[in-house]
Amino acid sequence: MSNSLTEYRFSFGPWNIHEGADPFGPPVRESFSFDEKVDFYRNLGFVGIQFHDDDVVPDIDNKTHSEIISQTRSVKSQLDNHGLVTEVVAPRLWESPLTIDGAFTSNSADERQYAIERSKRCIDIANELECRNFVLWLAREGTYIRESKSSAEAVGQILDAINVLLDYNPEIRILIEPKPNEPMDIAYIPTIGHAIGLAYRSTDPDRVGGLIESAHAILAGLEPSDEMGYALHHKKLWSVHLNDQNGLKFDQDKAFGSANIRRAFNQVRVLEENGYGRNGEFVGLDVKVMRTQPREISTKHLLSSRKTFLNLLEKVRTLDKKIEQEYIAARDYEGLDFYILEHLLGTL
Ligand code: XUL
Ligand code: MN
Repeated sequence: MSNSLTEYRFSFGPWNIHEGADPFGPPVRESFSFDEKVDFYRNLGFVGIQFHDDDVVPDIDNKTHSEIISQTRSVKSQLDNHGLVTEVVAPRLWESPLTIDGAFTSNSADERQYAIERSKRCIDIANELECRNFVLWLAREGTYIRESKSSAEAVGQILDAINVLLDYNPEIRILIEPKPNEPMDIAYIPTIGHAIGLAYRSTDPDRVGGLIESAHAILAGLEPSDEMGYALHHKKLWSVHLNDQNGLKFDQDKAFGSANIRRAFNQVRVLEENGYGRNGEFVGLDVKVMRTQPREISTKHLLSSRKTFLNLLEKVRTLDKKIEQEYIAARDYEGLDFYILEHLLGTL
């Protein structure tokens, strides 16, 4: 690894600027159009855009292949004009009435086929956007009650789908984004360990890796920086969705570092110390602005999450390694603990 400092590039998805609806209440802010959202990126300090397939091609299920391609080309030239790069494209496999029982693991063969076809259309979109990263959040692959499916068979169905998609496009890389629950009671591929296990069983393990979202790891009761370390060891951390989460509840997608700044520090630390970003990986965010936020200032969570990453990066880079090593050598972890706190608080 060269000694030059990594220049991180940041991304977010258009759904991160939203109208404030939650499961208990309707939207509270007027939408911004797609064009308006695209205009925000550079001013907020972002060059990467994360997409769902239907962010690029609305109403995708009712479009022909040539309509999908021509709509994608027009979005591509819009992105080019703004100097934006597509980081990832993900098929939205959880909204259709055809995926209520799961996508690749539905108990209906026709519905499983729909999920494969929809994923292929998504790969076509990624291809047109010159993006190799196809993200799979396996949203509805799981159960509400254990007895409705066979978990062993479900793993095979997901693996078969991955292999079909690898075969469909020899350039595409599949990034599994694990999440342990929500919308399902319990999901089949709940952690990055499960995802990487599947990657090695696929027909092309070098093209299957992962995307770790902080909140998803926390919801699994795990430490996000260690989950990232696990994937980094396998050279399979190809994207992250940084955010925060206050305990085990619904997926909050809070601004990065806003619930636990030290946990955020350790995520930045593991990324920085293991060369994340040096092969073009983006620092992706997946953050929701509060329902209380006025529309005209409803992008502050993006600005603050990016700034918090950079502030913590400074803390990682200015941590005195010699002092750290002395505490470790003396096995004085109490001393190390307080040194980190004072460093973070700027009270040294
Ligand atoms: C859901 C989630 C998704 C994925 C992309 O919790 O994080 O938005 O990031 O499909
Ligand atoms: Mn996410």
